[in-house]
Amino acid sequence: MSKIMNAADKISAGLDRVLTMELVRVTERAAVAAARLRGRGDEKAADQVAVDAMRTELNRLAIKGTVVIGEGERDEAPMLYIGEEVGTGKGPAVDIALDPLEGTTICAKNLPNALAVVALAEKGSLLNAPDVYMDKIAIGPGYAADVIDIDAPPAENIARLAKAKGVPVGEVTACILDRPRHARLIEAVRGTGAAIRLIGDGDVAGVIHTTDPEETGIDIYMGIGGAPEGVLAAAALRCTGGQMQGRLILDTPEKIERAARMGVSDPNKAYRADEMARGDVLFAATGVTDGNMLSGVKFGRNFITTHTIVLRSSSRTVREIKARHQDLDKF
Ligand code: VTB
Ligand code: MG
Ligand code: MG
Repeated sequence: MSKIMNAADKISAGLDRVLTMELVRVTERAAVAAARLRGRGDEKAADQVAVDAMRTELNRLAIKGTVVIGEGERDEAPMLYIGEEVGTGKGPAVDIALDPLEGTTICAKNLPNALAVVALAEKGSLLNAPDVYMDKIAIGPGYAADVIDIDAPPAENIARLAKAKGVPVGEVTACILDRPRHARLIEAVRGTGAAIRLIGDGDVAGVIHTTDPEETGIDIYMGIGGAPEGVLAAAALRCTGGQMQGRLILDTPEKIERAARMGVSDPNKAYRADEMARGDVLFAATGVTDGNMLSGVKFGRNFITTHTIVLRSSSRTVREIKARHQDLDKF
């Protein structure tokens, strides 16, 4: 009996794996809601319906969840704010990081790679990052631990990655957010001969794309984006096996204090993915608009089609789920 129990314990180490599948519904529903407002030029409206939809579905889960990465502080975000309790309350205590519409501008313009995203981890396992910027660097799985270093010059990181991959530098592609603050970074990377995919928004997708370079064409993500998006990306990489380093940009006394109140004692710390998302982590993302890895929501005459990736760190399983939703009234 005890032998059987031990084997069963091993299989179910960490979070209940049933939750992996449950998360799919959460991002599917948010994605469908947002997709109805694709290309309408209204970021706020698309975001609002995604938040509503995600919250409805999250509250059906048998969890005692706390939003730790959410839509912002309670005062400015009426729903899915940091600290909000979600779920039925009858189930395991878990931390939740979410972004019901990652890439609101992408969705409003109907450009590639807008996602609905959620991550779930054991209570106390996710970095409580304030909504500030984070400097990030990430590569996919299969490389030695010392290939990237957030403190090394960009050209050095690119050169080391090319060497580790066994290709000329000219065959490396970096993904960088198209922002004036990245002018020097872009120049330094181009100076090596590497290619850059400049993205308008959506660095959670940018980081995840490094985990499958053959499919996405992206080898490395570099640059400064949102800290909440950094924690979400780290949660995904914990499951797929890539590497990431992130440093909060706490450039004013007010930000340092805000971070300290959230438990950040060293404002200069560079966090690895497994320090931003510890223990057993589940992650789901559904495509809102068509992207490099996920198709966007398709509205057919008889059903709605969604495409979701769902990940679990303890097993490193990567599942892609294409779903046909026939119960159109629900959406
Ligand atoms: C990035 C991007 C997001 O915010 O994190 C970005 O991935 C950073 O902020 O999709 P700025 O726009 O101020 O540069 C988003 O664009 C929006 O959340
Ligand atoms: Mg958001
Ligand atoms: Mg976002």
